[in-house]
Amino acid sequence: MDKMNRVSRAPAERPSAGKSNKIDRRTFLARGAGIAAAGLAATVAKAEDAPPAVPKWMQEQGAPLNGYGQRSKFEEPVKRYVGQPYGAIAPGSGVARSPIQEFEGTITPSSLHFERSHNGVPAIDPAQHRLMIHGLVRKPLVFTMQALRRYPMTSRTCFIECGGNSNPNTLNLKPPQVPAGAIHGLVSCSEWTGVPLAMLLNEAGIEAGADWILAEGADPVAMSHSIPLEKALDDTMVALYQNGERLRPEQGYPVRLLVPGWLGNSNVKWLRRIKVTQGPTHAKDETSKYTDPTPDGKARQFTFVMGVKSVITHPSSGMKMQGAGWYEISGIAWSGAGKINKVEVSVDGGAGWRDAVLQEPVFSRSVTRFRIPWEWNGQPALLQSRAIDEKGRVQPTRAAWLPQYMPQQRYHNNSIQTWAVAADGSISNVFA
Ligand SMILES: Nc1nc2c(c(=O)[nH]1)N[C@H]1C(S)=C(S)[C@@H](COP(=O)(O)O)O[C@H]1N2
Ligand SMILES: [Mo]
Repeated sequence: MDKMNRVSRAPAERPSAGKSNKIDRRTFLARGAGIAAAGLAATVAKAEDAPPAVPKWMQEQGAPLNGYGQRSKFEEPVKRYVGQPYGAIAPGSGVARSPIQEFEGTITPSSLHFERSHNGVPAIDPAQHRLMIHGLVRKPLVFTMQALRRYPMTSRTCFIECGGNSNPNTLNLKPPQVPAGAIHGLVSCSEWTGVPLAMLLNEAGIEAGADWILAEGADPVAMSHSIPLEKALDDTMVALYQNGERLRPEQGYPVRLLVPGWLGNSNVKWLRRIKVTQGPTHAKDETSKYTDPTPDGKARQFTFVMGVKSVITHPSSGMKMQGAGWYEISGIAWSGAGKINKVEVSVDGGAGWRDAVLQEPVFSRSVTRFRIPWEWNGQPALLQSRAIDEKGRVQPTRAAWLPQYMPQQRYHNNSIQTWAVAADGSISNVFA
């Protein structure tokens, strides 16, 4: 597990057995300097770490210049986790989860952004694609992609999270022993650029009485979602760019709706139509799915704002600790309601908590990176993180989250994840 090696490769001092599992930033920083100094000394002393002979890649010409970048072939095993519940009948229906445990920082590379598609990625020719705005408007409008790109644009960094994220932890009776991304990888974070939807709606002229919109995609299922007009006029964006380049086909090329912080499904991809309506449309995609059955036999519809949530990405399940000593616990936190205010980390299953350091800048409705040093004493430990957002919402425990819904309810599991570290250094997913 190479992430751990960052810290464990050159341990200056091994803690004596019986020391408590403690996280202490000051001690870590003080010792960190010691580790670095001692680490250097160890490097020259060990033959395997001696300066290498001039390697072969310094003795031959480098690869030629090329028009579009590729990652190192050594990174090729890092891939999305593809799930196709209908197999060959509908290979484009399902999810591809982001390998979040392989990432650092906050931005998801476009090539590894999660994908949730109801029936495949349409092969859209941008020259033929149109966006129509109609319904309760004074002047219906049809935009070519070229016309859309002439409007003033805005950029924002924000996450998209599928309502079904983390449901492997809900639908399985036993905790699945898979990497963090295969459980929690239906969240990704990009810098999105496009035209504020309010600008286009105002140009069309909203009629009195209108209070919702319907957004429809140009995929074979014409995936559609209703959104309250208030949100459509607030920070909703008609996005054309993702991390500086045009959208990936999987993310909705050539144009998608971005509804910051709200249910993934409302971020309609391959956007072709916005109808201004009175009341929601109750499209098939928002009634047959993405409703939340509660224990009283009713169901909640339109759970839009994604909950406050966090997960430790390393150390995490499937990784292996490299012996006792100092490690950095690191992970991601996000909230659909605004900024992350605080992330607390526990190494004893929630008995004690310490504040992690949040990586600046912290953006609203965006992924925030947290980090905290931890001295592992080689004994079993239970790692947890708990996020709190600027609205004061606190990420719930699994025990508090579960009873709000019918058993097997698929959506909005934002409960605290527990990773169990065993004495042999192996790390597993546990329900606690
Ligand atoms: N047209 C269309 N839009 C869509 C979908 C779809 O299948 N078709 N999937 C939705 C769902 S359920 C989610 S979670 C997000 C996923 O966005 P991404 O695939 O770019 O990560 O897109 C939403 N928009
Ligand atoms: Mo979704």
